Amino acid sequence: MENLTQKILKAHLVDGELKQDETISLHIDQTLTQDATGTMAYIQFEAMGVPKVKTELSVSYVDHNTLQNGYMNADDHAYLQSVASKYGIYFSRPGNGICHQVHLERFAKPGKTLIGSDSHTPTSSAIGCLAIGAGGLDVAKAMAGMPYRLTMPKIVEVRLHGHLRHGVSSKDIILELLRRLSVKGGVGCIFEYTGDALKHLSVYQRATIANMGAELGATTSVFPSDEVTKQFLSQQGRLEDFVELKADVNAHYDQTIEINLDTLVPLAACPDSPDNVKSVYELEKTKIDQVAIGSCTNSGFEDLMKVASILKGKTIAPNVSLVISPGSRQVLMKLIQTGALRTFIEAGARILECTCGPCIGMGQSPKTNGISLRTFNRNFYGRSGTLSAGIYLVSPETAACSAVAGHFVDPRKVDYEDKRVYEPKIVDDSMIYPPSTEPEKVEIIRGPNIKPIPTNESLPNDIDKKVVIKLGDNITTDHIAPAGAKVLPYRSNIEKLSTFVFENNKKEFYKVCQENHGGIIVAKENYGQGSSREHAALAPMYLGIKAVICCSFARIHKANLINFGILPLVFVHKEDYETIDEMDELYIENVRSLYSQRTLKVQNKTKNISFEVSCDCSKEDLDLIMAGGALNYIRNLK
Ligand code: MIC
Ligand code: SF4
Repeated sequence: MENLTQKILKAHLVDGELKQDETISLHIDQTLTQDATGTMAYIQFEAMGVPKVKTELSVSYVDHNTLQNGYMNADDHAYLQSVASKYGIYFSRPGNGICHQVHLERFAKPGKTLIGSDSHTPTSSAIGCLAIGAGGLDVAKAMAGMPYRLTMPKIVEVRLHGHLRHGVSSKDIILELLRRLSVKGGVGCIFEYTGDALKHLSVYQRATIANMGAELGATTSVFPSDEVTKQFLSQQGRLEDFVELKADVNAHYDQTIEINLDTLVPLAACPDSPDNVKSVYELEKTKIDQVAIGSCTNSGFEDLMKVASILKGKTIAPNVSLVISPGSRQVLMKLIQTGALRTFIEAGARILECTCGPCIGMGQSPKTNGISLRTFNRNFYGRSGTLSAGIYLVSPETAACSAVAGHFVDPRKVDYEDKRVYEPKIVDDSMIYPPSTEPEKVEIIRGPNIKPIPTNESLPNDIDKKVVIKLGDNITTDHIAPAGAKVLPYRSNIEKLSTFVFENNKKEFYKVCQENHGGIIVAKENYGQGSSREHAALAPMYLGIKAVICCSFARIHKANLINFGILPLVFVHKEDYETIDEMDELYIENVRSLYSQRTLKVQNKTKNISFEVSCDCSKEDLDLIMAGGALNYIRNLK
């Protein structure tokens, strides 16, 4: 009796056993990249010397860095377009849509494996594709035909019963899970959705849940491929991609969580974490300043039609700025056809490009102390671009009702049409370019913003470094390598990017690293949660960070640390965290002994005490770390 996750994993297993915590290798059918992580991924792919991608399908999207303030982002776009054309990769132009929305609409297939250099790649799991977020280097390796290695997760069934009531949406389902499990509750897990409620949940609604599974720290989420999926694929003119996929009756799961949709209420994730969840009802009457609707979480046709039905014939409150970014050109064209776009404009909305936009701090930062309601997936400190702002994550229904009133409104109390509406059939791939048929003639365009990847030395056997920063729980990759309009253009320029590392935690952190010839980072639980950006490992590597010692790691970030030759260590006794202060000097002897033992002794030379750390890494991982990262390792093999 197999569950669906096991079936898809089994069909792609290259190495290992499907037993929890074992290392497994999977064959990867599809890859996706976006521009903010893609440039680095393709520079690494080029270094591998493979003439053409070996996947069934690889797509390069431009959706993050589209604010072209200076030549830098445009340089990256030109590079990405030329690389795609040369190496057999489809290229989705800026403005064509957010990678996850477009991939779901146009490319994802039930039963296939997909890895993407973006943590929200699991969005495509809404149609029964096993989609996983990874670092750029892992995606580059998959494009070069190498299998993807991961630790076999625990498979958790989420059984959904009942019906969503008026005013309650699938965003509230995933916020409820975040409320129950927290941002680290899904680490090491795949969430497989089952239950009688699924037949009432459209692919768009499933996609919102699959998307924000990333906020639980989950490896991915899995939905069956059923009648609902079939309808969606038919709407996309892709009926031939449909296959029915479901778990066996009485399939076994490692754990089961039940949610009765009848009892759910509209929820909001309060500042500064997606698991800081309260009911919208509790927040009612709190005055707001901004509403932003869009992002890969809630920018599909159905979401925006609900917004249109709430805004119809109304105008937004004078104290509110409303911005809407549709998820793709297809969605935008459908909004034009149904008249919804006109409704938005009449209501006073400001229409943005079909890109990530404010979700990644690319403009639309709120005012000082501003309260912003967003249909997005992350409200990490500083991500909006305004440190003093309060960012709340809500459903499109809550966002739209509140935009009209000027304060939080529980959408259950508002009368609007929430039946599924007619969806025009519009399929348009004209802004997705297939690769060149004459790749040898394609020149790679490298503008001055595309810098080579910095190299690293092999890891010294004895590490003697200072603790250059001591941090708390749930440090995100947005803390480590901030995003936003000011910093993102330097994603292909690591020297410059490194000057922003931890800038919201410790001013001029990079100088501390320079003065001390690198160092060690100390943190608590779930270090590196959030985005897949490998820059959060690469920039610290550039600054000479040799090890991170914490209570636990987030999955993708740990893999990125390994890929860039930084030793990921975990306190054996968590209370030892308390004994360390910033600038203490730590001595770790003979790190290569990790090939034969799991633990190491760390001497705190400043305090004259010692403590134990463990390293949960396979031999292959250790090979990469000791070589100073995967690129060195690959180079040494040649
Ligand atoms: C994000 O939502 O944080 C991003 C920006 O999409 C990242 C990728 C990146 O940092 O470029 C992600 O989710 O992986
Ligand atoms: Fe883009 Fe935001 Fe989605 Fe990341 S979470 S892919 S920045 S829309």
